[in-house]
Amino acid sequence: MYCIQCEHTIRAPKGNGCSYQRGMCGKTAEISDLQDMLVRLLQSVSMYAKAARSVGVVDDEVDGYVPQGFFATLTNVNFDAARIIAFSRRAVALRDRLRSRYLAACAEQGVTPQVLPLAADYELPEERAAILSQAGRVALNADKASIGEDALGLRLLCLYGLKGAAAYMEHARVLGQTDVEVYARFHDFMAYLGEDPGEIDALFKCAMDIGHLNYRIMEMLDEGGTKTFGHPEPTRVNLKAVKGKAILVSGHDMHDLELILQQTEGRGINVYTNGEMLPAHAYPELKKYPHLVGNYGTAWQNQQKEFANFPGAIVMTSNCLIDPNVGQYGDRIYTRSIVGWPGVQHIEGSDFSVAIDKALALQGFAADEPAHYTTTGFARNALMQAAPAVIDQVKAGNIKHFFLIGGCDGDKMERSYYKELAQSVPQDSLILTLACGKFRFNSLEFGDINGIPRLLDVGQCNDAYSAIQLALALADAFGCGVNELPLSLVLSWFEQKAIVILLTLLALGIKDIRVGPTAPGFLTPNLVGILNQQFGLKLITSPEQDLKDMLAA
Ligand code: FS2
Ligand code: SF4
Repeated sequence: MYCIQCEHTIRAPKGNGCSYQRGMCGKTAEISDLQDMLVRLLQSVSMYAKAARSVGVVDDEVDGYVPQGFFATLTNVNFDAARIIAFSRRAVALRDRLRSRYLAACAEQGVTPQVLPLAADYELPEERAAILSQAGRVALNADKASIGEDALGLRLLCLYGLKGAAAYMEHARVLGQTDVEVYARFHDFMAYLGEDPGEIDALFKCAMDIGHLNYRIMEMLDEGGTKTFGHPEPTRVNLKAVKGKAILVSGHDMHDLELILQQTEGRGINVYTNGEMLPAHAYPELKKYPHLVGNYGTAWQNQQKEFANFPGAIVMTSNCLIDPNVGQYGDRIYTRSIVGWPGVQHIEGSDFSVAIDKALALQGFAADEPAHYTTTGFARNALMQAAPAVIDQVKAGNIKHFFLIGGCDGDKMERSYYKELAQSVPQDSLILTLACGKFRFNSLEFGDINGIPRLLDVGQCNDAYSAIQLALALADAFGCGVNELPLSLVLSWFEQKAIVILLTLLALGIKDIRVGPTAPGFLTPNLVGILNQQFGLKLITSPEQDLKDMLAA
């Protein structure tokens, strides 16, 4: 086992990366090795997808499947060995079909087939034990001794960033957004990384190119969300329980939430969001359901306590899932799509009856709790509508600084930094926030500046796209570049979606971003130094020191 993809990873001096019998997230060595095998097979599919495009063969099923399968290997997504092997078998079947189509098209067009790397024809043994016996061969650090730590770290930056992009592609696909050009670029990167490249300059370029690709993917996702559910509107959301039967919907997939809302209509069940699903309350086509009553719980690392106390059914539509057996709610949590935990019931298709029946059988909340609200929904359209008023307030000297404080949450003590920072920024500052890191401070009162709320919850992690649009609009209004704005970005990272958003911001040329709580384990001190030199990327220090530096800049 070797995995170093998230912020939880086991670090030096104990070892660099989770590499023993179990990762910090609970992923076993077996699951980790099976996921490495899946990644290799998906790369082999992409090698054929790339070659096939050269003779005009595009397979939509392959294009949809490769990012989906890749998503299953993100942190806290799928821990179920049987499902991961099934993902691998499907990858092999799709690749073999594509290879036949490619060779047939070459023969028909009189083209000599390309000589692909040996990895393009990687085979999957029948037996699980035989698959696992190849773990050393497919390990992501297998060639570390020959290429060196910097090249490996950069390759992992690309691979993990591409995982994040794949997750967003899958979210976009679910909302009806696909783009053959995006799939073509994605296969290019998958195929390239499947050849285990080790050239530093080429890998740096690859990382920036993945960042650019992800900007387009976030645009697609924005389009998918707004076309399907309308533009988010600033909306107050109750964070407390309401008397009655209950279903909790977590993860990022708003299409699943809509299906659950439709299927629970008139059934006497209240629906709650959790974690990254909170911004769903702001979409007109979702907020119209009166039984979408509020948000229950906070960020993913608190779910074992919060889900244990939730007296209803729970549906996990995407990351982040952690061991449900700890809180003993494994019999009332359901997984969807790429998510999996052994023994937890998985819902395929669009019928949520099993979760609805479970919610009806459970007691639900016995009484209303006193309401307490947060406001969400300051996504692209709402921000653009507010932009003229914001610009006026800047010109009048009432708004002097913008902070983007957002990203993933986690359980490290150091993450209290983000709450302290949000609470200590000057009163003439606006704070934009997004993703699950906001639960550290989104229930606090920040007031307003002449009617403009000081805390603006932009949405999920992918809604970084909206925040970028506001920054571009402000830069345009003031006739300067984004880097000249009084704007400071302070990001918290945990998993691979955050990595690709960081790559996108760097690729767009945004400088002086602060990241924490720690540097990714796969980035060597040398690589962190290069990112600091080229982009001014910094690690967080203390709220006081960073605030002083940001305001001085
Ligand atoms: Fe938080 Fe987990 Fe959004 Fe991340 S709920 S760390 O997946 O992607 O953010
Ligand atoms: Fe370790 Fe994170 Fe990998 Fe889990 S996902 S094994 S915690 S690096």
